[in-house]
Amino acid sequence: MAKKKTTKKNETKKVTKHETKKVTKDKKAPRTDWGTIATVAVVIALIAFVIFMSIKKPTTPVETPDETVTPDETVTPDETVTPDETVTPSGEVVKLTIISDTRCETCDTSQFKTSLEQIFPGLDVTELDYNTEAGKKAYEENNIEFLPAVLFDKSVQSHENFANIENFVDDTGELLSLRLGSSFDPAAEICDNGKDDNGDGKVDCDDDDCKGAILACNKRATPEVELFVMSHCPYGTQIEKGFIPVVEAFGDKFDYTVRYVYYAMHGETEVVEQLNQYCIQKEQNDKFIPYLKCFLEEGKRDECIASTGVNQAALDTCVAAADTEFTATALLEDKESWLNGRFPLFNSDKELNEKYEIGGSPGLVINGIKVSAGRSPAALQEVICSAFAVPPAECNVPLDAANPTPGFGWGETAPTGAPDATCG
Ligand SMILES: [Ca+2]
Ligand SMILES: [Ca+2]
Repeated sequence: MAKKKTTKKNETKKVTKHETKKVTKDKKAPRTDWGTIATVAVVIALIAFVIFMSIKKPTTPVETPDETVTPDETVTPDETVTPDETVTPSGEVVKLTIISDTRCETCDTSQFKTSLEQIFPGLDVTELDYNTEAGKKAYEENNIEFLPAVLFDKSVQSHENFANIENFVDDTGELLSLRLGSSFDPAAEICDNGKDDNGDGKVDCDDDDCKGAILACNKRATPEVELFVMSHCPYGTQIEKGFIPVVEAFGDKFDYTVRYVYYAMHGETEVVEQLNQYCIQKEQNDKFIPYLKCFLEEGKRDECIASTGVNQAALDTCVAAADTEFTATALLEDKESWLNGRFPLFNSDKELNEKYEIGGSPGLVINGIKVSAGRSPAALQEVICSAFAVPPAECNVPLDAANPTPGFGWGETAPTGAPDATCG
């Protein structure tokens, strides 16, 4: 059985409009009695939650947060199922075993349990923890790899509501396992708990499971920061405005590259600007931060090229070559190739977007590890300082803790802790 090499936390993903459509398509046509309607409502909630748990990577970018729904919005709590469905026709109570792990912070199964108890009233639930003898035995006997696991006794197949879940279960031999998209491997090393979790004598970062898994186990003498943005994304410009003061404070203490998300949500001007920035960064690197600072004020490309002394002729030559190399204009003009028919692709960093599963703007990668961070100078300083083998003195110099405003302009700061939105 292949072991998962990381124990990173599951990422909470929203259910997109696209996926909501799938839910709608999958649901059973309701009859007119209220019991059935209630059951269908619960099933919709369950299916939405299964999909919610299963999503590894968004396949459909959405522009605004209001295009997403949470699974809770599909539940109608006032509608209850009649209690005469507690047993199968042969009189058996449906049995369910849930195996989870108290060490896993993202393995809460209470919502599942509630949904399933509504579909199968009177459900006989046994909850086991992997860290107990019974839990580990059940985990091994049923060839489970990732937790949490939700396992039905096969008697559920004769229950009249089995049709509601039969497309979402796998046969493990003895039992039926609900397909959840779980990702916590209880047999792997947890990288930040100070314990030897898998019994190989190596704790946390000393364990091979943790190499490449979390930033704390991948510190470097000179960290490498890769910041993925779309040049006109309000949240991309926001993080750039937070990042530049850190670059200015640290000088060459860490390496950095501004990279571009594999699709452009802001039209031709963005494609042109990203070729422009790519070339300034690549060939006239000492002008890059001054140019970017100027550009982030009002997005005025030509004025900023002139005011920061970028060599226009050299830039033109580079942009033409980069356009050919990345087929940027060709992709812009070929609407058939656009992502979801809406956004031109932009290929300057295609492989790295795929490697790090960059889904939108901004995305932050440090020492080859995708990380989450705030967008203020202080927040970015903190996460970058955690990537140094030996943090330099600059880590002790306080930087601005206020978030820059989203969009263009170096003016007033946004409230700390404010938008966590992305473009994409
Ligand atoms: Ca270990
Ligand atoms: Ca550990």
